[in-house]
Amino acid sequence: MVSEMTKELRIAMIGYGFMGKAHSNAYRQVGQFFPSRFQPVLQVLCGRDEAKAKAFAQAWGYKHVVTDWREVIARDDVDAVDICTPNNSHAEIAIAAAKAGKMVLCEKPLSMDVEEGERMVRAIESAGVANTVWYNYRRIPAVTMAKQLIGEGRLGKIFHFRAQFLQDWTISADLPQGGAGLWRLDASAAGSGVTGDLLAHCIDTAQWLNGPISRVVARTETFVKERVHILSGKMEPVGIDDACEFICDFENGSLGNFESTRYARGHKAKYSFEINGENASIAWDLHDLHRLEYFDHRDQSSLRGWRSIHVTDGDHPYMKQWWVPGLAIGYEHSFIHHVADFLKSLESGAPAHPTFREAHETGKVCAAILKSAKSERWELTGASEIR
Ligand code: SOE
Repeated sequence: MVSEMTKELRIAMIGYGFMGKAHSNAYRQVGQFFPSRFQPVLQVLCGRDEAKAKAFAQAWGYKHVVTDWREVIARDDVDAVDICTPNNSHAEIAIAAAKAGKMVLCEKPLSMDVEEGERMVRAIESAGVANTVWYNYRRIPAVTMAKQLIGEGRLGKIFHFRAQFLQDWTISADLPQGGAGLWRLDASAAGSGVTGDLLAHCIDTAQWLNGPISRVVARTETFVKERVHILSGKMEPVGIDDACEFICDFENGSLGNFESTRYARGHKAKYSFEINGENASIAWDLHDLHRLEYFDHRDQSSLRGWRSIHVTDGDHPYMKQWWVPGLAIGYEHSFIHHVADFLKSLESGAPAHPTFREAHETGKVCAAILKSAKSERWELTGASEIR
């Protein structure tokens, strides 16, 4: 039963993979911890495989199931469309949803390339609908706290930003590409490899924390050149980047150094960054996500050292809404926080960050990286301020 003060936000989820689960969980939990006038309702689940879609819908409590995303757009009992499909379908769905006046929440990376990203931003902004892109790591409390510390000026002038996102799940040459499970290895579905899938996270965080990246020079490598394609059953060339390293300049004068690979044996999702400023440094690691490492040169010299802050106290970002101080939360909570902030933005009328426009700034950097890996030269990104 919905009270007069409460407004339903009827969600249509398109896709039922790993992200479909993470987002559904967030919609279900958010209201219990972050009270809002808006109450997400799991209205429609859309998936091409009807049996799987039905099973998912039943498990998570969706009211209706459809197998064609166009049906979702045509329905008048849907307020917001959540796009959790492979990257090559984001644009078509998002543009159609915006034109139909639906709010759009889109998985990262926003688009396959810059041209597509521009069309998406135009469509969303001319429709004037609420929108956001799921760069979830911003909302890990320790990462949000890094933003606060930088905002307070504690680091002073920033000299270095370095980040890594390391995995090891594609090392076997026997792993196929394509299909529902392995579309991330198929360039026609994913657009790129680690650049769009993993470095995009690092770039979103970096530009949010440290401002625009103005130019890049990169190299990429594809270690396994051919893989069997699940759909054709044939050996086909691999078009994605398995690994990518780039250095860059930030507009504020600091130097960036980034690396991502799916060939770092022993690392499953090792996303980490370190920022060095004139007065202080910050470091964070997803494998220990509730800790923020902080070094402040202004401390009394005999006591100076890296502090390992357990970001679980009531005065840490988002943590007041959770358990008691000292008790950690996890990965899934970053999605709950994203929904909580999205609902807050609906209440205030302010944009929900990152917006499509802001996520497109990340897309521009990714495009410049891929261009530089081919040209073997510095490339300008054209990226500007994001929030
Ligand atoms: C790939 O393995 C992946 O699942 C990415 O697609 C996600 O965006 C990242 O958060 C974790 O790794």
